[in-house]
Amino acid sequence: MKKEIAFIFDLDGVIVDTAKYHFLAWRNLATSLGFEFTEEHNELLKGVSRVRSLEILLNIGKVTISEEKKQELLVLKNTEYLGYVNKMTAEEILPGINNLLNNLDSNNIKYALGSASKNAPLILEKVGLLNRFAAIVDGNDVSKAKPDPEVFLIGAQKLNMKPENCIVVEDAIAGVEAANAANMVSIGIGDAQLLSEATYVLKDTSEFTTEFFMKIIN
Ligand code: B16
Ligand code: MG
Repeated sequence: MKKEIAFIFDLDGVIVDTAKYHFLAWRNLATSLGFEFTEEHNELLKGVSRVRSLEILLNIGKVTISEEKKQELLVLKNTEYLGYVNKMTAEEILPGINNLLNNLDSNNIKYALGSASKNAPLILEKVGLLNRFAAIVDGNDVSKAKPDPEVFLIGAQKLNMKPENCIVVEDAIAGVEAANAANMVSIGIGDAQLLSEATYVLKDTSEFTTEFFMKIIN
């Protein structure tokens, strides 16, 4: 009998590219604080929690503020970010993902979301994917950020699967590390050198062809 497997997907950088919206909102925040925030800086925030992202940003600008002000800025940034998210549609689903989800459905393979984003359910709803996932684990459910394996271990638990039978799709180094720490197979999306710890690496999601899918599941 074929081994039962499940998939766990990261959201930003795998299902949709919300990094560009995070960037716009963080950059405006930096501008209001009087320093420049570049796309290169934004790379440092991928897969990182909202609170940690603000700390990194303030560090870049060498700005020190009170705890109260930090909370205020987090709300401000998220409000602007949600303005972009609310305009998202199914057209923003990254190439290859619809095909992959269809392949999973037709092979009766369950899949969950494992994201650091507290906005994950809203984003999935906006792009019409919310009801496709058997389980959702997001930034509201975890106490330890990636590379801690918590988010994926909760995902496996919710799917009622053993970690070693789960395949994680991730674009961030910390996410690949989290998948490995959870004893899961990892598929990195992005630069092969950066994601060298992943079991497989694809340049982008369009390389997730039916042929590659069949290779992975067999
Ligand atoms: P939020 P992922 C992550 O999503 C993003 O990559 C990261 O840039 C963001 O700071 C984090 O979610 C928290 O997002 O502010 O919406 O809670 O890649 O883990 O799906
Ligand atoms: Mg990501």
